[in-house]
Amino acid sequence: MRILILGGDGYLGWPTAMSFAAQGHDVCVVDNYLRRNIARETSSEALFDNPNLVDRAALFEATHGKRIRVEIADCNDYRSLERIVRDTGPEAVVHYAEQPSAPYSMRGFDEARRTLDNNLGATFNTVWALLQHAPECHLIKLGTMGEYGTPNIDIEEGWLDVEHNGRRQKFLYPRQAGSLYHTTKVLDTDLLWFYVRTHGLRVTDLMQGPVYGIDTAETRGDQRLMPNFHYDDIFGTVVNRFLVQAVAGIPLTVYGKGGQTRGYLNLKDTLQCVALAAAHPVKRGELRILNQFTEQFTVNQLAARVQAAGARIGIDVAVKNIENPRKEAEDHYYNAKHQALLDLGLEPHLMTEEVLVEMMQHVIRHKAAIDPRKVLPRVRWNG
Ligand code: USQ
Repeated sequence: MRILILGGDGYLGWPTAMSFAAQGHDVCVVDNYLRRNIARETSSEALFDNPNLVDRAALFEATHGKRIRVEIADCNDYRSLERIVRDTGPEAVVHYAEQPSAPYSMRGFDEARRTLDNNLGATFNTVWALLQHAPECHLIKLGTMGEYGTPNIDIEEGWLDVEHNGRRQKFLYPRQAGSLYHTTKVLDTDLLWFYVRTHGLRVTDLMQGPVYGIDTAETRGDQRLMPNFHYDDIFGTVVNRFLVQAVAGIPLTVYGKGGQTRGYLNLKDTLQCVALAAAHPVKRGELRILNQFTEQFTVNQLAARVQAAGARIGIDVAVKNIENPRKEAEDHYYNAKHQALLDLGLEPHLMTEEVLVEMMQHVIRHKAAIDPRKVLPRVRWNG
């Protein structure tokens, strides 16, 4: 398959590109290094350096014998994106080209504006480039479980049957996101649903939970092929952060009461899910929404797991409940369906103690590079 990956330099984009290329697909990645630039601007650099996209692709070709085409371009520049879509004629586009940090989006006006413009602009341009140059292409878009928020009823996979005054209709499941970043994903979904209904676009929107992990089948332990691993408060997701904190001897930063429940998944399962979506495209005029996670935990449960994994290798891990910088429910009902990807064949890699220990051992090799100033939250939701 000819696959175009937008945001191909990211934590998910680069491993996805390697995975598809290793399976023999014809892969082109597009990125403008927005995340690398924001990381520099906010002193939120990853734990270890990652070669730039051109060098990563050259290294991957040298080690795996497969070519990944690289385009350094901004998906918000329609003419560039249009040219790339025309040149590559993709059968699937995987769209990760968004500013992915909730804290960054809540930092102030400039960051909020940049998040809104970048995320909506990239989605809008992608839709138009496909409508004009590859109308049969299947768009696989990365959404987020955070679109749903934490409602007091079960979370369905994208849609809800509503009965009102004796009549019924299926609607997009109600969404109420907890950050501007998450809200841009809600708006993306609405935009996509509009173009699916009116122009017959083919879309799979993946509602993904927080991801953890550092290694995939294609990295083969070669750090230069590993994804950017963040532990800072801006780009680091909670599990990755907790593992670094454990290694650095910093008490795990549980925000507030720690009863916040989310659906988590291993990076290896992100790759599986995207591959399954690509292998099972939807029809024209269909928006498929899949909830992409494998296990639900509270933050307190995650902290306890990291503590247990630390104990296994002789690290005494402390936990500290600190004031929550975010505005979110800390003690709530959460029951999200996640059956559709299992039905397509997903075989989950669960968060076992071995998995956490292995990640911690990798982090230990970089212990000297951990900068404690990046760990505590620097952004508050209410300014
Ligand atoms: N949390 C802590 N302590 C920390 C960091 C986080 O208690 O040190 C809590 C947060 O308050 C939140 C939960 O852990 O309740 C998850 O936080 P996170 O930073 O791992 O995840 P989030 O900000 O929601 O964003 C991440 C990715 C984002 C993706 C999202 C999926 O950065 O791109 O969309 O996970 S989801 O959370 O399902 O919306």
